[in-house]
Amino acid sequence: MEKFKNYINGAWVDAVSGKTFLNYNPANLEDIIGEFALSDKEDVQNAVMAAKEAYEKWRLVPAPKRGDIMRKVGDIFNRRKKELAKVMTREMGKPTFETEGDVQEAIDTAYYAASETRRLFGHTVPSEMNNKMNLSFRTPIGVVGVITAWNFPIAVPSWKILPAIAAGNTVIFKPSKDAPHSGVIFAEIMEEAGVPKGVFNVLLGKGSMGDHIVHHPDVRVIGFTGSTEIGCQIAEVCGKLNKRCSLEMGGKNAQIVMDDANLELALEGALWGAFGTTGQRCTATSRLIVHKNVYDKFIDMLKVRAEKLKIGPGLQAGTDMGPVIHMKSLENCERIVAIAVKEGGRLITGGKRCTTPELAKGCFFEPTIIADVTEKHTLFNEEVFGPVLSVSKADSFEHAIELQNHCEYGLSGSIYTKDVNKAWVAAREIQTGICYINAPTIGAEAHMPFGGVKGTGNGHREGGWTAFDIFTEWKTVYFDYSDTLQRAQIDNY
Ligand code: UN1
Repeated sequence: MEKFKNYINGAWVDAVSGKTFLNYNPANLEDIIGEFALSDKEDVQNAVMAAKEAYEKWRLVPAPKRGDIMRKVGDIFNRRKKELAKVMTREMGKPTFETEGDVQEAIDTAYYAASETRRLFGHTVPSEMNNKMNLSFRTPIGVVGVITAWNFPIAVPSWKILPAIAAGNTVIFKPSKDAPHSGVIFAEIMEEAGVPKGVFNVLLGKGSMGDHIVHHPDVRVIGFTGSTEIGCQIAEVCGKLNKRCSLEMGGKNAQIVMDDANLELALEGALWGAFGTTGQRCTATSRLIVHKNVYDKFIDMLKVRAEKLKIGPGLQAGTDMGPVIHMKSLENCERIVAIAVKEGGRLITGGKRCTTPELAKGCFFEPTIIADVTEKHTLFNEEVFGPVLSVSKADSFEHAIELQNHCEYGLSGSIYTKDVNKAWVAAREIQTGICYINAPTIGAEAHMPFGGVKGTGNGHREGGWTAFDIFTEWKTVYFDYSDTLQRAQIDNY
């Protein structure tokens, strides 16, 4: 069996304890992907020491030089795109056309980070005193801990790692225990691109090891993507230790379909939003809110198309939808469907695990649609992270917006309408960090701010220029060339 090691200080090393864990292909649980280092506190300590030492040199490398390396990172991701996509599909399940898109998002992020290193603009501002100049510029912070989920095993880590390193920080990356092989390849690519030793480190392992990263006093920033439960625990620790954390957590995203919408287009959007990545995106469409005038018709349209989706291993050509990540997740889909039906939801299609001999080897769940769900139902409120879509009826535009906002989370929202006035009102009123007009709730682009409000986030935005706000501090410099003591707020007034 193939063995995979940690990447610390430019070297591939076993966990100090020598312990390992196994990871399985969710499309076929008989397929063991490999044996991975099971890191613990000592490994975290070693990685943090390396990153801390490397920081002292890396922060002084001119930003455009750091950008040159980021450009190489993009080039190598590009070269390895197809091969890497297969590795990702094998370990987390989504079809290869999706994992190729996942890698593309990292390529875009690398090139964006590279160009941003030539325009990390600061401000130059007049002083209130003579012969004095005020300026402000960004500085790196230090060692950054990156903890991510498995559903976008390359793109989401890249959103944090690449801007953090481009800005002059050093990084300890803990990939998800369900996508460690992708984390290993991330390190291979950084190594080949010439990222100096210690600047980027990968620790494989489980949640308890992530906890050591969060608690380590020399890790100054945490970038986290995962559940709201864990995110809030991280925030608590970071609050006590006075470190910065950027959290990207749960979602329960809704697509509104108005009666004047292009229904065919809304249908394509709903299918892609709900069943793309097997519903396992933070941005996935898990609630549909349909205007009463087109409600029955739209449900009929959905049923026909959902039943045509080809479910299978993501490595098999022609597959539309792969497995869920593991058996626990599959059981959770079964649980939520049972609750939804008991509470009065009407099962339109799906609702069961797949039992054909080929699919029974993996964690396959049917694309599931449950109608007549109201805001009082569990399914309307609980994030599933699987292919289970609820449909609710709206009496009016205002009611649709009310239902859209009846949600503890606020990542992504969408509306399909041809009424331009309603579209603008929706863009203003939908309480999410990301809002789509006539497009599904998934599909964020790497150069735009990404993040959510309410239970989804804590005020930070990854992606685009805003990612640099997470990974830099502002330094203000007062440059006095008057040769006299000038007392602010006193001498000039
Ligand atoms: C996620 O699910 O964590 O907008 C990220 C999208 C993708 C990123 C999803 N570009 O759906």
